[in-house]
Amino acid sequence: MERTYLMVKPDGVQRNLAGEIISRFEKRGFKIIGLKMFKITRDLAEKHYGEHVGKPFFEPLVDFITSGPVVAMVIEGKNAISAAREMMGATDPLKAAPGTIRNSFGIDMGRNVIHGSDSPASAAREIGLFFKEEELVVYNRDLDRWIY
Ligand code: RTP
Ligand code: MG
Repeated sequence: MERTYLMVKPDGVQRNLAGEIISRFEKRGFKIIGLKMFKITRDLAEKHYGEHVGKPFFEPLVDFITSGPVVAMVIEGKNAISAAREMMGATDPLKAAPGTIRNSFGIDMGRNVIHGSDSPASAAREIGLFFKEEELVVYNRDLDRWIY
């Protein structure tokens, strides 16, 4: 089983899409093991998007991600990282496949409603950045045998 870090961005929260987005992962069968709402500090945003330092969109991206509350979660399941990226769709919502989250709810590259870790290394790093170990809940679901 794999874990990944997902986050409804400030635009998604302001547009009341958090529940709908969480619901897609629940319905798919992924197990939520961490969930919280908070405002990202500038320092944390710069660490989170560290790979983009120096790019022209870096400052607007940090401004945007710190502009309002986010809803963050850690989900667990088979191939969670790539499956979640596939459910999200391409970074540019206009290029995202029909039915994906970004295609369903977005138009603009800078307002793409959800973040998801893009590799096992990013997932480990981002889970550690945003969640304390004790905030991750280990539990069994009776329905797991109907998913796997
Ligand atoms: P994210 O990290 O936010 O989940 O998005 P991603 O992996 O699909 O895309 P990434 O390359 O990591 O870019 C992070 C965010 O920066 C904005 N962006 N703008 N050329 C551009 O104008 C540009 N490229 C990226 C997007 O909002 C993207 O989500
Ligand atoms: Mg990224």
